[in-house]
Amino acid sequence: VHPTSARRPHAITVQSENVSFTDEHITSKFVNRGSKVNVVDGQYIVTPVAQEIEFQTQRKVSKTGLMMIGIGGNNGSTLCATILANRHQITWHTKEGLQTPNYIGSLLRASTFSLGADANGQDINVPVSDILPMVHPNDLVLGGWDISGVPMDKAMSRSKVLDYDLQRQVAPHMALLGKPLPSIYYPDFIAANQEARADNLIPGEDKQAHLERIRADIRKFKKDNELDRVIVFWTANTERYADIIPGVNDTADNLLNAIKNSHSEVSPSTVFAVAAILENEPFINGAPQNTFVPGAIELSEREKSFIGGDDLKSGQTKLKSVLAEFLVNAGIKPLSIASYNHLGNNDGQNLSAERQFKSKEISKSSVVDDMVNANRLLFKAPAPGEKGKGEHPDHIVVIKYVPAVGDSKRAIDEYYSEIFCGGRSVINIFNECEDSLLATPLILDLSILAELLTRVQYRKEGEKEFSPLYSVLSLLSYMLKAPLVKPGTEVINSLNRQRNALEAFLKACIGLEGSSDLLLETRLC
Ligand code: NAI
Ligand code: DG6
Repeated sequence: VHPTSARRPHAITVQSENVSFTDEHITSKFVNRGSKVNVVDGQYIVTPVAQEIEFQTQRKVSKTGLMMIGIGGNNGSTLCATILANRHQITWHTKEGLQTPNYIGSLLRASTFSLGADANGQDINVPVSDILPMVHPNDLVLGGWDISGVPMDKAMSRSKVLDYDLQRQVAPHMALLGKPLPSIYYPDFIAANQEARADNLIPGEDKQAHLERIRADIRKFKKDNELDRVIVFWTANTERYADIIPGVNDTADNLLNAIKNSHSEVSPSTVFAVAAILENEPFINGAPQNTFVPGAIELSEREKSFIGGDDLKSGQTKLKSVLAEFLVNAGIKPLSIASYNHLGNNDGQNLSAERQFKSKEISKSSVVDDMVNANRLLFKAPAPGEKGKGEHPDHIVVIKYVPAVGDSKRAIDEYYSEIFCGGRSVINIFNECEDSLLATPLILDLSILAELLTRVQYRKEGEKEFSPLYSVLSLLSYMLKAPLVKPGTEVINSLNRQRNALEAFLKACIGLEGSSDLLLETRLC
């Protein structure tokens, strides 16, 4: 544990017969309440339901490594440099004055949940990272792969994200990270404009050999650093979508066979995901492509290995998931949402190719679907037998590559809506900000939560043994544009609902209810 992350032990004790704290575990009883609804002849028959569930959280935090695929890119190098700056308490000069390192932008380390009210009725808010024992970002052991062999100090300066005075001071620490591990490169999956970067490759075209090499890299990293857990994180270039082909990637066994036969439709990101799944280490996809083909999801279920994705939800889409919900929940009808952005970093260059843009377009576009579907007063449902989503706002997404602006993305969104009795409302948003400084705290939150969720088990009423959570970690949705969920279950895009779910879950693990804004004590005599 680095001195900068040493802190008081878990400071919350819940006094309730529903929760017990031992040195090893926090065990809580939680009643999961909901309602079952039957629609019979236009009548809603609603039955409240409740199920008792016990959660058990291992208190000892795992010694955790974070292996990023694409570590030499803007996100990867910025994350390493900012962790090192925090760890070594490096301060730097900007034109505004002296800057200290921090974790602003991290839900876990820079936002709070209310625990309840004190004797005066005042809310007591605590950092989210205090609710349960979690890895401190300063303690993450960093490593990973990149098809570019530029050493990490040079990768940081190539990214042009951080102030020079910080780069200058953190460079010797970055240099100690050395060169990224060689990676696998199948040129058909990322843009042709990335080819010049690809000088650090695992040789050959045998995908089974590639899989085994990545698995060996994970095992070696774990052993060399005496780790309990390794989070494998895709923050490499956006790939094109892989075709879903029956017999190739539709089932776990077919996918494993397709890798054995070096089938051309298996992408690098899927090879990495399969490697992590087979090593029983969590894999998170921070980019939009369909890494998790059905066979990969089935494999994660079978191996009880955790996966999460897809695509970091950093700025424009995060705001969209709030604004669209605000409009629809206010009874206002968005008619069109037009989103444009331009940026000039390497991600932007890769996305200037049609097939890679397509992957991003898909993940950026799905974000309003559930809000629209939830309000059939405003948006007509598909007629019986009609295909498609029913009435929906026009929604376009445009991304342009403008090298001059580098990592500083400029995003413009127009929300054009119908209001009362034929009126119209136009909301225009303009946002400018360093893309990678929004994205990197999300990589931390996702990795730290994934580690925590490997330590939480549950058992339902009548069950003897505790079981791990379901392998697809949909609780990570807040940080992801196109959340991966259990097949057959609903995707929740609403940012508020995603945050509430996380809050309710973390609190359930210490025997507390999620926040209710009912505040009856303020409303009754
Ligand atoms: P970047 O282009 O700066 O970095 C990507 C890195 O991946 C490069 O260093 C490249 O050499 C490497 N790479 C490509 N294929 C590889 C492979 N097969 N194995 C190992 N390394 C490989 O991009 P940036 O800005 O760091 O973004 C990374 C990913 O995160 C992109 O897919 C992007 O779309 C996604 N993303 C980024 C956000 C942001 O705000 N920066 C937000 C949401 C998603
Ligand atoms: C341009 O859209 C590049 C992308 O990689 C985005 O910057 C990234 O996906 C973040 O998107 P958003 O919509 O969450 O700001």
